[in-house]
Amino acid sequence: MSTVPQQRLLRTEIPGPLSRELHARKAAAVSSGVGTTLPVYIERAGGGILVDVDGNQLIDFGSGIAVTSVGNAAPRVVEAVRAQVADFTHTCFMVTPYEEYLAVCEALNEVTPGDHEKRSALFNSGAEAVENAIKVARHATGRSAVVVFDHAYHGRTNLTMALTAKSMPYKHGFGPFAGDIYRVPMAYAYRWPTGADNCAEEAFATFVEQVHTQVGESHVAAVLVEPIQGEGGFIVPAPGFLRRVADWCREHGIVLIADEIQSGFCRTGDWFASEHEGIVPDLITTAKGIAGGLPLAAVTGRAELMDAVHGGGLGGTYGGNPVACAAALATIETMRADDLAGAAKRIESIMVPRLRQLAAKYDVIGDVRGRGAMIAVELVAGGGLKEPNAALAAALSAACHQEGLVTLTAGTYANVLRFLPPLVIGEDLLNEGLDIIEGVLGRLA
Ligand code: PLZ
Repeated sequence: MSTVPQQRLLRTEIPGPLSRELHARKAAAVSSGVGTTLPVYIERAGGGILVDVDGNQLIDFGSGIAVTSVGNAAPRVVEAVRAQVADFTHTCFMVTPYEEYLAVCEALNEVTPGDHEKRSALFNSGAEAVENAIKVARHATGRSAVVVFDHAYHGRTNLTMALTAKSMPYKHGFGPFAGDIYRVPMAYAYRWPTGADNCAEEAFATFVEQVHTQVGESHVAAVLVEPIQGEGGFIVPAPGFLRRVADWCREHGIVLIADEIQSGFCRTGDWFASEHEGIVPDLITTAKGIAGGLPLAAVTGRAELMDAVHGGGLGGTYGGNPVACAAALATIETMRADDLAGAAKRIESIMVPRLRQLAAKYDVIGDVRGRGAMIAVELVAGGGLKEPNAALAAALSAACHQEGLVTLTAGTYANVLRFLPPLVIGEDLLNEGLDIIEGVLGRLA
């Protein structure tokens, strides 16, 4: 267990004086292009609590954007990192390799969906993993087109900006973007024009037609999809949609890439969100929850695809850094030993009924959705109108922050309040966080 007291405690206003001082230094030293959701400066964290420099203890419903699923400074991760950092910190796997990298790849090949022969490669960030998955798919198929979805988020590098849907803030003014990328509608049940019941079938028909007429199946290297869309607003594709897309990809020799960077590693109650839909992607990208907070990312997939690339075609100086690998091995061990997939399911079973009760009471909650510990509410104008209510999402999130609950927003229309607690959060803190949400809704809705 974490040594950080598992209690919310407000000693000052939020942010407090010491945080405000640091934030003034930020303005003078850090590019203003790098934003901050909540400018409390953190000193210590563990379990479900973040401790700031003013001594405030905040409940964490963000996990650093779905990263510290095993908890911050998780005991096994700390031990493993300490031991590794004392042994050696870097050699570059491409120069003189080490066993930790192999062990992470073996673990990834084991825990990802499908029992086919797999290979993995390690990188530093989610965006880099996505870029490499596209490289592999293009190289292996000899094709170049990539199909992506509305509301998709895949990163901030040049190729991944092109793959990402939303302009502001991710793409605005940063073009020109990489080419041969085609966007199709997502099966977004809540906003499907003819209703949720028709969504999977109609979205799939539109997908098939648009790819056929606008791209041509034989040009498509890959279809890239988040099994639950993250930054786009925790959009769960209508049941059956992903299955149809997966079957269609197989029929046309197209590589299906599941971007599980946010949804993976027990977050949704399974090792990977793909499993819930019964799909076996050809390639999977992972990052975030993989290493308990250390920077690590991976591409895992069919051996014949991953091995199609010429020797030396994939890599990078730091990819699979030994300290990050040690953290990943300890993270995976923790997820297994402590059944964190089960913990995610328990979090869902507490959060969703309470949020549905609130939705029944306040018509500004248009939708409650997500899976496991990846749960969100979509805020709308109310009175039966689905008009996105970004102002309310921002106000609710800010009010939660004032009360010592770290929440995040999301969504193409910025009207989604999302919850990503560490999977190790205690039930008391989880319920206290929900009490805060209930309270601020009562005041602001
Ligand atoms: N794919 C599905 O969620 C990262 C982005 C935060 P990196 N999401 C958080 C921000 O505003 O930059 C993400 C993701 C999915 C890819 C990525 C990119 O991962 O590690 O941030 O590069």
